[in-house]
Amino acid sequence: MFQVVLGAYGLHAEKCKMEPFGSGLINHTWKIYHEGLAYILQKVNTAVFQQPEHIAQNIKAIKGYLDQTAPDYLFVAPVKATNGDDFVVISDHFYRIFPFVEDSCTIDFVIHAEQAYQAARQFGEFACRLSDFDVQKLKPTIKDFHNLPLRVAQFKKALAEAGNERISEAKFAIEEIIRYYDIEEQYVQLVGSGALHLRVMHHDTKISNVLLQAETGIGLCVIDLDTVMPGYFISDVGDMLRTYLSRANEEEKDFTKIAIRNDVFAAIYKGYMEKMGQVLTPIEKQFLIYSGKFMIYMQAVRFITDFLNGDIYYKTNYPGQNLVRGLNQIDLLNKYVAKQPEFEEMIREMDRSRETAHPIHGQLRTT
Ligand code: GN1
Ligand code: MG
Repeated sequence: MFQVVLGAYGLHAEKCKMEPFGSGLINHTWKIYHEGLAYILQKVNTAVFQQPEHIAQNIKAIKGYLDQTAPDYLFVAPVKATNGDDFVVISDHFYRIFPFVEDSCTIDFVIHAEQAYQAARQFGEFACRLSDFDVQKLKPTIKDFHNLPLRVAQFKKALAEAGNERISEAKFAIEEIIRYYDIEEQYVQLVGSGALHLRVMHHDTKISNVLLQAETGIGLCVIDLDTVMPGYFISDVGDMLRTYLSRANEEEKDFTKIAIRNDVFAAIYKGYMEKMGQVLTPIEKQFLIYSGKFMIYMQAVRFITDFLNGDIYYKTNYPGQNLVRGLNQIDLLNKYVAKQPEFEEMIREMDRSRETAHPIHGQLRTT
């Protein structure tokens, strides 16, 4: 199989060294070395991305736009196969290859706030550079991906259909998800009111989706563009809050290790607002803290739903892993909610000091 895929790109399998790469739960990824050059090979999960051609079309449209409007911006598009295609189909599986950006690295955990700042700046820059792009030109690559009411409906359906054993194992998680139904209600209200603008969003803003300069740790660009599609800013900011704030990630079984770091919150806010501060509307900005609740809650709902469904969506390595992940996210949510008043005060404070530094606009800098 690899021979055929690599051959389609003019690479000789016997001359390639391959190693598994990254820690994604959906696609399979390898790093390939071939005649002194490095590449990233990805097999797209077509159970999840049912129309991978949408991914290719979106990336092409964005690349065309950025080539015109921001030629200096680093945008890592897939390499074309020798026949000019953006991906290769082999027995129903979709493969594509990216160039590996030299002297870059990725990290799996936010160790210190500076890394969160660099990442938030990159996701902010991506959204900002595309803020005038006609979002209607993009197709959803996963329909209703961050549609919380739909995720909650899927949870309710899974609950109605699950066996007693899984329901009793997940009792506490289920109760917690029900206790937080107001997060969904608020989403419905928010979207219904038109307060959030449809924008080009990345939808998977975990730290490993940012390329950093290996030597300095400075952010280079964002990668893993499969879920780039129209969405709301609460998806991108919310997923950064979800995945950067605690040093322990969603796989951690010892929940006493889940703790929220204020300096990381400040770094995300600063980095994102440096780029998006003048793009987001004042009303949108009011929902920045809500974005964390929205994404943490939705992830808890998705993990618990998958557990109730018998673990059919997320890759798992041990029985009950989706339940652990869901409980982990519920613990994070409780800790996040407790921090909300402090975050509000921090934002007020950061806005005040920025206004003092830039009295003319009373606004955020864009650089
Ligand atoms: C999946 O494949 P990966 O790890 O980048 C998922 C995200 C979840 C994440 C949780 C297409 O992302 O939405 O937040 O797992 N992607 C898809 O770890 O479902
Ligand atoms: Mg991904």
